[in-house]
Amino acid sequence: MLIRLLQRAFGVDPEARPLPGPQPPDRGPFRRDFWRSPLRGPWLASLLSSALLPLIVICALTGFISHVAYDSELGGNSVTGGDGLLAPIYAALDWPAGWPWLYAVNQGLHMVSGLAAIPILLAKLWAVIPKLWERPALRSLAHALERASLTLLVGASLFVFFTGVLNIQIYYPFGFGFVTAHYYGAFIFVAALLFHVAVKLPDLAKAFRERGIVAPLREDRASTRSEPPESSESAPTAPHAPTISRRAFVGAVSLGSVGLGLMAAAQSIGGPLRPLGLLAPRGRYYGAGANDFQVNKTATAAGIKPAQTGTSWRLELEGERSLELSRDDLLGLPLSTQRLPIACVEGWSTTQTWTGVPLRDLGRLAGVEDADELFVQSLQKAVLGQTTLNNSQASDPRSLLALRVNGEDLSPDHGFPARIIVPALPGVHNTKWVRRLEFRRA
Ligand SMILES: Nc1nc2c(c(=O)[nH]1)N[C@H]1C(S)=C(S)[C@@H](COP(=O)(O)O)O[C@H]1N2
Ligand SMILES: [Mo]
Repeated sequence: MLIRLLQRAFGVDPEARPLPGPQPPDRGPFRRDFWRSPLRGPWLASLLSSALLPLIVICALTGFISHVAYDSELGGNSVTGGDGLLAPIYAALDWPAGWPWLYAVNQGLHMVSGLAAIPILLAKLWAVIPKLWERPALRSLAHALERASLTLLVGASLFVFFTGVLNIQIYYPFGFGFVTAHYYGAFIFVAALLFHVAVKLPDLAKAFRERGIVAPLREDRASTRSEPPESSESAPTAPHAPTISRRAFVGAVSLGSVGLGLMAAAQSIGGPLRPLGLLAPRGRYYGAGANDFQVNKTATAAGIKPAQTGTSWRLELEGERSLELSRDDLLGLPLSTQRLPIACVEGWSTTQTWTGVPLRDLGRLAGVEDADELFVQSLQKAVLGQTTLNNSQASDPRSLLALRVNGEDLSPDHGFPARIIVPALPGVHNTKWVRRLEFRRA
């Protein structure tokens, strides 16, 4: 009996009749002729997918690369808890300090591709929405699997894009950690997407073969025809007259996509283009004079008291031996000046000229030449108040404990008395208000 029911539910029985019991409603959006736009159909879905896929590939790759730089280097500090299953892969990947711009470019690409994908993703969901209401809901095992994978795909894509945008806006209304959720959400998204692409590639090829790749874009509104209803559930059975041509629709979506992408690029490239980053969170504080560049967290917000950073401040060095240095002691050491970017994970970058003591010189003072790991602690008591640098970061001659920026002392908001600045390091690890450096051997 149960087997019969299952067979019928999945449409295995060639003579399947509707299951006994209350029948699904055949009203409103459940009726296929409810969806009347003549634009919907396999060609439009295929075109949008072809534009979406490369953006998502770039966004996913740069996201996972960022995870290596941002999280897996942190050892015990890792937000995602030491990387579990993937630990062996991450252990083999050592984020380099070689190219100072590496993280800025990676995060710039992540934001540009991610934001540019959003209008296309929304258009794609619009183009296939009749499928959400399909009746009967489950027709065969294959159909059930496909629908389950689509639920995962739509849910996970909305989740990663939504949490990503909220993070750029520094708004955390949810009760879970952003990094962990966005990271694991991405695995579900990518897995569901791979399955979807594999299943749908033949449909895409068919739509382009039958209708051409760009041919429908040449039709004006008057010559816009709907695609045949038997070509897909998304094509209308009772289309109304077109109110807009396909090329106007695709044009509007492209405009939104390029516009968002350019705004993200402006934030990442910075300098004179910065004001174009219209959707960057506003109301962020900028310092004055030489310290006039974006502050993510002010000294006040981090709970740093002037008394802690005054003349009584000492840098604690720990290694083969421990010692304490005042700010004047540090300024008396050989100083180095480097032009290096701060590249925030949120996609904005800013390049400044920093002066300070090379970290490897401080390691030598603590009796550790070429440390395997450098553990940094801030005066700030919070997760962001500590970080771990790897060997290539701690030993790069350009890596500094910065004391000055653009020729002036660091402002309290940019980390006075001293901050970390390392080539290609994600912004978040450039710890401000440093209190203690511990040079470690493996
Ligand atoms: N102690 C401490 N250091 C910190 C932070 C922080 O909140 N606390 N924010 C980090 C982040 S997320 C970034 S992007 C950079 C920003 O540096 P800026 O404020 O000097 O531009 O500092 C990093 N260093
Ligand atoms: Mo950041």
